Amino acid sequence: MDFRLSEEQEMIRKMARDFADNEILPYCQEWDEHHTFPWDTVKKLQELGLMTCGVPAEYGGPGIDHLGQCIISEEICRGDAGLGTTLAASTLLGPDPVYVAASDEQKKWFYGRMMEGALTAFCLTEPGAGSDAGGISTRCVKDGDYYILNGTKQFISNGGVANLYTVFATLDKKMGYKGMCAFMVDRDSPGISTSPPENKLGIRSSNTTQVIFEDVRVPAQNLLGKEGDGFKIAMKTLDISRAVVGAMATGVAQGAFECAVKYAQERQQFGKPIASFQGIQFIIAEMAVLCETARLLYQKAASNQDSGLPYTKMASLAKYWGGEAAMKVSTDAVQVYGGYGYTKDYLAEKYFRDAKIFQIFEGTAQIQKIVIAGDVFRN
Ligand code: COS
Repeated sequence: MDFRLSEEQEMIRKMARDFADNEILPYCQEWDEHHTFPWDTVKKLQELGLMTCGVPAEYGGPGIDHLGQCIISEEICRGDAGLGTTLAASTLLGPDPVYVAASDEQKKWFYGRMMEGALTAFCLTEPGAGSDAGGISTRCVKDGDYYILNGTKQFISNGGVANLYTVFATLDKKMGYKGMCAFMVDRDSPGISTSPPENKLGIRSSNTTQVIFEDVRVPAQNLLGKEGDGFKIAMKTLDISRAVVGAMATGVAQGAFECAVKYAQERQQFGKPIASFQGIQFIIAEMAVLCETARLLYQKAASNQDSGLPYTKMASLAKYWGGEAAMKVSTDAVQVYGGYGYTKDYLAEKYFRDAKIFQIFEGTAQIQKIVIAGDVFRN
């Protein structure tokens, strides 16, 4: 077993890390404060090819493997988890149903649009269906060569900025998960609208809206897989993307850790740097353990994906532990900063607010435990 990254993966990490240091960290507090979606920085990510890092090489993308995609997500979230959410939602989560279930023709269309600069969003959650993903109410009704979509999607990352959506709808709610279908939908289709962005606790530079479908006509050729495949496509998508979310959470933990280490070396109390006190050293050591274990878990989950090994449980382990690590490390980072950590003068409080979402989105911590326990008892 060799835990070293390949030369290419190290190169990708360095590129994303330098980008975070130079283009994100100097500006992210301002984006957070003013709830700004940083279009210029998103464009720079597009120019670097990072906004299409999930597009396979045969469809014109950079063909970066799952582990490489996770590394990019970690490094961008070390800078700003809001921007990291925009990136992951657009290049990974939004197109993952296409990756999982689309025909060659469909992939050409969707990935082709992404390579031309389209942003994407994954539309599963609804006001009445969060953890119970099989309980969605958005309807799809076949009408000749079209399906007509009606319903409202909730908490959609990139909802208001995406050009393309992957959308889940049901033929008949009474059919339960067996009635679910997945579609590729063009944002310019008549009948689509979005709400104003949510005013969130954290990841405030990301755009989170409702997406509302009113008699939206979607060509039948945009159905992914067959009628009724939607739930399994959603689950397979989440299996892939949860490793990425584990990586994103690791980035938040790592960013908070680095801030705390630096501050502990600078801050003097009792005539010496607080880093010389064992009370602080123990906190820092625990943070190091959490960052490293969160990283190992997402790397194993992604490496299983790249090697064709089973990864559902590993992805949930990575997502669960990443969220726990991000929350604990960022809480302790505020503690190391003391009173200053409680102010907006330092990044610690932003990491702390950003961390919380990782215990919630793409399946709460409790949903991950259901998936993990399900796997434990099945095998
Ligand atoms: N891959 C492929 N198939 C899967 C699967 C997976 N990871 N998980 C479940 N399935 C299949 C099951 O095998 C079952 O198929 P069969 O009836 O043919 O055997 C079917 O899907 C239904 O599975 P299950 O009964 O386990 O579904 P539940 O409704 O109980 O849901 C949970 C399971 C709770 C795990 C699921 O709904 C979930 O992940 N919810 C969270 C959703 C979420 O993450 N939301 C965030 C939105 S995205 S930001």
